[in-house]
Amino acid sequence: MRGMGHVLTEHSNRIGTLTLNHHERRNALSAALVGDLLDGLHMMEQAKTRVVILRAAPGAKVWSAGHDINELPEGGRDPLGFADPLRTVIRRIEDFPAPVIAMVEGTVWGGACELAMSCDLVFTTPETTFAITPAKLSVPYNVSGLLTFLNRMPLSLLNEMAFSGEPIPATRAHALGAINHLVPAAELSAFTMAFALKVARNAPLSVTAMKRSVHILTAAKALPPITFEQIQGERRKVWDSRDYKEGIAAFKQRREPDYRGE
Ligand code: LCV
Repeated sequence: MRGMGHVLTEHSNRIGTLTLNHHERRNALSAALVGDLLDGLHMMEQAKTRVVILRAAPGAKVWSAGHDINELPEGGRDPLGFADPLRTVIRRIEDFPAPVIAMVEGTVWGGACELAMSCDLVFTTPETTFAITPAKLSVPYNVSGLLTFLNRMPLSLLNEMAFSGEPIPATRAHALGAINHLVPAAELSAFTMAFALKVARNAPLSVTAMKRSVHILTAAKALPPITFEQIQGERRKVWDSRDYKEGIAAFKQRREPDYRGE
């Protein structure tokens, strides 16, 4: 087990494990934690890892609190731009040559929901909850992020989660096909490792080719430039708004936000 600041890495039997390990900030996806994740993934690609398991420390109540709100821009620019740490690590997981399994326990918030659902497989416990939170913070989620969710769950569930911002139980996400397996907490780690061993015994070139082909096919949504600009225009109205600044201020001041639609 190696410590990389906020992420622990382990590697055996061609299986790599990345453990989110920044409890004080509830594994918020800060630039520092994401940097450690990227370092771990780089090391695993060098080691020709055949499966990666992404998890939090055993017994963690919060798998990840999502984007580090303190690192969101104060306003006037895209809070989830291409170079944003969250966007960077999601692309890296999608591009990683081997399958990445999200082993999820506890509560999952905002961008961390996307991080989990950008993984190739999601194994959770029945008690796990997921909350898609942009509406709570007056953040305009970005196009590729919404596509990650749409590739994982039906529109009905995405609308319910995105508009309410409220946590939903993993049992509902599983019933609608967004989760691969619900496993009792005491068995989740062994179940995940047993599955990973099955994959690690298979032909890696075939697995990589299928992962990459499926990702290209699911990402292939023809978006004429004018359509993309139209969406960006809708998003710019949000990140330029008074409400956007209010959302971040309310979080920092630990109070309920007062949104006015302006
Ligand atoms: C920075 C944090 C965070 C945090 N950032 O512990 O998807 S989008 O568009 O919304 C995107 C922009 C996104 O992902 O936004 C983030 C969405 N996440 C959330 O809304 C969750 C915010 N966090 C919470 O609701 C609570 O922290 C939970 C329920 C996760 C855990 O509650 P708990 O009582 O166990 P604290 O709230 O006391 O948090 C411990 C420390 O971590 C900081 C938090 O400010 C606190 O710092 P201090 O000890 O300095 O007060 N923290 C938690 N989440 N996302 N910092």
